[in-house]
Amino acid sequence: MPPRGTARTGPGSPGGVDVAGLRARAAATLLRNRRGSTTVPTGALYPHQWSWDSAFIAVGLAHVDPGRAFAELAALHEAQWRDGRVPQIVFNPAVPEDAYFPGPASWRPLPPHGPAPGVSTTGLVQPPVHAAAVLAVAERHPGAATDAALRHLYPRLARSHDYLFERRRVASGLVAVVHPWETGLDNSPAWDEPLRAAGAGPVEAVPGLRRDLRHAEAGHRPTDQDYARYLAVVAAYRDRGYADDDLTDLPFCVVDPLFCAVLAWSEHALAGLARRVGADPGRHVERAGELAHQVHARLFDPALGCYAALDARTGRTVPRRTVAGLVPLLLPDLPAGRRSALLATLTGPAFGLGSPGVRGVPSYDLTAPDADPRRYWRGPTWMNTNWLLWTALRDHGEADLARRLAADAVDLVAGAGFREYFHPLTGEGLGADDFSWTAALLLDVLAHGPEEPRW
Ligand code: 9WN
Repeated sequence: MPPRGTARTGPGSPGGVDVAGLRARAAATLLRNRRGSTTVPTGALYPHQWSWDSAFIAVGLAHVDPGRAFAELAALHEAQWRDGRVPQIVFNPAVPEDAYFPGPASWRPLPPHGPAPGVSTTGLVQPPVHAAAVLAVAERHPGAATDAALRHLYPRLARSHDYLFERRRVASGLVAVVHPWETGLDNSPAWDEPLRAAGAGPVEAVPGLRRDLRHAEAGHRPTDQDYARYLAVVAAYRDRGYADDDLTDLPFCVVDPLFCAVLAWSEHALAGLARRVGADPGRHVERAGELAHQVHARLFDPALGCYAALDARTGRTVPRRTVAGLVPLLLPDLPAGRRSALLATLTGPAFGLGSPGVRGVPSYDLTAPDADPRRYWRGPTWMNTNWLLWTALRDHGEADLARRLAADAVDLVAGAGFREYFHPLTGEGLGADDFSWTAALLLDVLAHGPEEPRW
């Protein structure tokens, strides 16, 4: 049965698109972006290794080269800090300092609890999708090589989760992030308020520093004002040696529903990995359950019909309806009525899944007066958040909606290429081209559905 709403691409599977051709182009993109055992998000704009990108990339590599999928994440964990954190960016020493801003020098000095000597990273983290990615690769490729990879990766993944649970807890029992870059949804409208309160460095200095605008249109990117604030927040954390005591003294400290839900979901995956390597899954199951309980109890906002961020400095909810607020749909045991509330929001006017004319799930409420469908995380549709929701829908048996989301993903890429993000109403490709996670996650979507649904 063809997925609903795919008339624009005509008959066939899926939607008359050349699936074999798309697969080949996706694999070629991942090959082009390969740098030794790691993969850059895209050649010019992001010339280093990014943490959550590598996890999504591994999910896609499972379909072309599982050994490379594990190697990608093993390489990332070589830069793991002594305190367990897995850094947001691992800088490639062969790339010049000024190829990306803020480059290695902006993050130094790295503290004694940082990475091994000679390894250059930022001091931030990103959403911990890695354990879930490793489990997905392992499930697809059982065997001795996978067992060996899991024995190597499991303790490292567990340490990275220990860091988050032990060092990033705020009083409520939830897990906090200390920079918008840690959320992965950098200029989400949810961070406007907390960032404004955080203060900013001199905005006049910013245009001379930025490198991103050499490779992407200014109207698709964060503003100079955003960057002035990002830099002030980096400086505050760096100047205290990336110490995690008294987190709420930092200028920015928020609880993000996507970050917390992904951590609880990945913690369940860690339990699955523990079973495979003969370790105790019990503590992971317990920790996942406790965090999920907090997310459900503290972050759901009935007025928004989705989860909302919490400013840990003020204790106030941030009343913005963003795609991050839908991601807790990933969690297995939703409180009564929660699933239907989330599905209503997902398919309602704010996100429009299944409505004619809406492509995928936008990053921000389409009906909000400040929605900006071309600007980064303030409206465009992104493949990674769509993949998380697609996974959630399949896990909850929402086959029709999952098919629709898969069909939209295929249509967007077939129409505009492996772009970084897409206009949710026109399908126009935005940001960088040749984007690795778009290619990788499309490979995963094509492997499961809509023509081969898992359910
Ligand atoms: C800062 C690499 C990263 C993604 C983030 C995305 C963007 C970086 C930037 O690119 O952020 O981390 O320089 O804009 O927001 O999610 O991991 O693809």
